Amino acid sequence: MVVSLSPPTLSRRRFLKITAATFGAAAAGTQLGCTSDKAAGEKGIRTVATTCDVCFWKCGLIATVRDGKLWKLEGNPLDPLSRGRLCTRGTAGIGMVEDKYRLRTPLIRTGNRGAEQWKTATWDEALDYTAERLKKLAARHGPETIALFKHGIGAYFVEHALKAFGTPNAAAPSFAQCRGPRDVGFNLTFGTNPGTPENTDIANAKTLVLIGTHLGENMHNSQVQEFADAIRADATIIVVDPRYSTAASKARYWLPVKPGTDIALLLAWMNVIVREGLYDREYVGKYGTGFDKFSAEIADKTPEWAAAEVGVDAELIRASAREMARTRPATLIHPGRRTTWHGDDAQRARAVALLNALMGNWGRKGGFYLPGYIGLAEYPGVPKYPKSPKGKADNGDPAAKRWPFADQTVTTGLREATITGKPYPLKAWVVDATNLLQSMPDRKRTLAAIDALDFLLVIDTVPSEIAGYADVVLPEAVYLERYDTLNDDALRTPFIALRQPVVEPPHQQKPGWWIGRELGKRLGVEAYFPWTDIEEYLRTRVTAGGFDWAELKAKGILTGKQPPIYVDDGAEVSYDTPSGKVEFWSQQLADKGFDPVPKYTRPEAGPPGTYRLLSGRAPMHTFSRTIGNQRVAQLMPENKVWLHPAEARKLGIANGARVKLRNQDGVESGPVAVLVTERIRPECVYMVHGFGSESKAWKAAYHKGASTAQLSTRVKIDPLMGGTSIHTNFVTLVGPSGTIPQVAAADKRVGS
Ligand SMILES: Nc1nc2c(c(=O)[nH]1)N[C@H]1C(S)=C(S)[C@@H](COP(=O)(O)OP(=O)(O)OC[C@H]3O[C@@H](n4cnc5c(=O)[nH]c(N)nc54)[C@H](O)[C@@H]3O)O[C@H]1N2
Ligand SMILES: Nc1nc2c(c(=O)[nH]1)N[C@H]1C(S)=C(S)[C@@H](COP(=O)(O)OP(=O)(O)OC[C@H]3O[C@@H](n4cnc5c(=O)[nH]c(N)nc54)[C@H](O)[C@@H]3O)O[C@H]1N2
Ligand code: SF4
Ligand SMILES: [Mo]
Repeated sequence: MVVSLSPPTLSRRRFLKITAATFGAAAAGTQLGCTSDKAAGEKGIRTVATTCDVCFWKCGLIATVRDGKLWKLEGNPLDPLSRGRLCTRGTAGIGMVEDKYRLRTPLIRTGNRGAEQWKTATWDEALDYTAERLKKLAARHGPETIALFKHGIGAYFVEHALKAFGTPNAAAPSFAQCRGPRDVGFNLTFGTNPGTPENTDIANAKTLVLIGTHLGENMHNSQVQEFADAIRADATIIVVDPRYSTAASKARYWLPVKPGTDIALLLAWMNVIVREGLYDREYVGKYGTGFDKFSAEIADKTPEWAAAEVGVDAELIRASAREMARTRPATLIHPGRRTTWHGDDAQRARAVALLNALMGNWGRKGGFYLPGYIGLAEYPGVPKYPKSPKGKADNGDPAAKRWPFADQTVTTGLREATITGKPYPLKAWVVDATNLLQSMPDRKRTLAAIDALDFLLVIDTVPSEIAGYADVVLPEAVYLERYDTLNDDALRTPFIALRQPVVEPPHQQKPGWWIGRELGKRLGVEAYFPWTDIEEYLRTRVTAGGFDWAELKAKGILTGKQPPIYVDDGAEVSYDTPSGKVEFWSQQLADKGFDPVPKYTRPEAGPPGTYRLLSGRAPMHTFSRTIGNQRVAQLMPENKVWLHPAEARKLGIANGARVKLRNQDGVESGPVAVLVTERIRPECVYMVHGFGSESKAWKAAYHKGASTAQLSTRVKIDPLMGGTSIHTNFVTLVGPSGTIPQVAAADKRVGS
């Protein structure tokens, strides 16, 4: 059946009428808890307010069920993250419910790891077996021997069970593979970071600078809507990207930099702004420290110096710098999000933070607002987690951290500990909602670590690639079928949002809160789960926070008192650095032997005739998790490799030709179509990340497109915080006959 992707649009008036009616029904407690049998007999229309989980923005949505079947998903107009509209992925979340290849029952491995051979099991069998294995390993090596890899709030209760059992080792790819360098660069400068969702006041920015932040393809909902607001208000958009991104197409200035040269550009921008006295002197004088030493360091970093490195004209650098200064403090240099590019990422993020500081925009309209936060208390009476005498295993010797500024657990550090046994052996992994074979680079290393494990548990909704290697696979109910813990992220308006079930899981799937508790019981940590059931857990926390549970269930979102969010309106700002100031020159970095002001190093060139591999997002997909979702697969069934026409001519490759990519270490991708386009610099190629699944069981995704993760075998580690930078991989295009088209010998790619 082909289902329409865009549900019939309702007029806003009619929409509100419907939601008002059904909120009433919800408040009376009639809309939930339908069983599959009930669903079969269910007639009419009902709506449930819940939150999206196709990505981590967690937009508020209204789900409509018609005759017992999930019919459509729309934005919740009360919700500041969706502002009443979902993105394509959010609308298509129904595809995750109807995926015919979903995991249905618990599975226990019968073949070799990776062979995807299973026997089905009951929940009791699978959980008893898991707990028995984990307890045995803990008895021998200590509970720290268990490492949890997780992503998103769905894993909250499984993490709770494992921390209660005594392991401090829990990591998400959102740090070392994603926004870690950004957060560390900002922490070092401002003593705080942009957080999630970012406290960027995009809607009010008069100049918005996007450095590889490809809003519009990177589809974080309210950010993209605010981007549209800024464009409508005629803000100056400056985009720095080797690729003509969707955002670049809206820009007044597009600076197509050579990949990896952004620090040179940032230093030159700051040079112009400082030398011409265009920065916010009052702000720097009041809140800054080390400014003189900083300006001395950048004194020779002129646009003329940068132009040759960056590949952008000096006058363009100068003009764009002056434009930023003209509109300050309503000038926002977006901090970016996935900042794991070239190995100097935390320093690049620090340069971005410093440029923002020169604009005096922290806590100012059109810069970074100061968000509000409800901060709901935990459920009462839950014991404190035991403190591990061993400390975490991810960062070398816990007493002398290998990456001194890593303030979250490093996934790839846990992977190293698993292989080396240092600082102590990790013998079991629990993997919840993260497809480690796609999310972490250097797949060979991940497989070596899995080989060294005694036990691997994977909790997923589909037979993902990582599930193929598990000893036990547990099928989780998808987000539209379950409660999760509450979301009270910091935002302009403080809020709490509820995820609650819309429909029942179709087979044996269970929600994460149930899995966590059942595992916890079997591990002997039942005392950490004192609530009677999940509703009672949620209700208790909501009520203790002064909110009305029935109202939250009905509306899906409740907001708190709106605090002032700008300094000019009375919001208080403080800088939690060692000096209490914005650190233009960083003593912390100097003390650890790092550059106190970011320095530029030219990126290493690849082998002759190769292209630097870049990756990013497509608006209708989220990493690898949506590739098999038929509702979005219709829009983009596989990724393509972007190649500049001049290079295509040299290689004799036509638009649409299918090639394989071979990287510098000889790793070859599956076949992928070439998109010949002038929208990319000639020295690099670009692919959307998440494709090229190797899981035979997830038939809808199997071998669709090529995997950027598989080709990312050469990783540069950020020395400040352990981030894994992947734009350090180079590929050649292998033609259909297996030949490698040769690039003309004269084509030199110094600094590419
Ligand atoms: N090469 C390359 N690597 C990257 C990136 C890149 O651009 N290029 N991006 C990086 C970034 S920014 C990030 S944040 C990470 C993302 O890394 P991940 O979050 O690991 O991303 P996915 O590949 O989508 O894997 C998610 C897994 O969770 C499963 N899942 C989905 N919903 C549920 C659920 O409700 N419950 C459970 N239990 N499982 C569920 C999916 O089926 C899938 O197997 O990847 C990083 N890795
Ligand atoms: N639709 C959709 N939206 C998403 C996600 C998703 O999976 N799907 N994931 C979300 C998550 S978790 C994250 S972290 C974000 C990631 O999104 P972003 O933080 O915006 O982006 P990246 O993936 O790091 O960067 C991709 C862009 O950087 C450019 N680029 C590559 N190398 C360089 C360079 O050296 N310099 C410069 N200036 N630019 C460069 C690429 O051409 C591309 O346009 O997206 C979020 N939004
Ligand atoms: S941005 Fe899109 S996919 Fe992400 S939570 Fe919002 S609607 Fe869902
Ligand atoms: Mo991310």
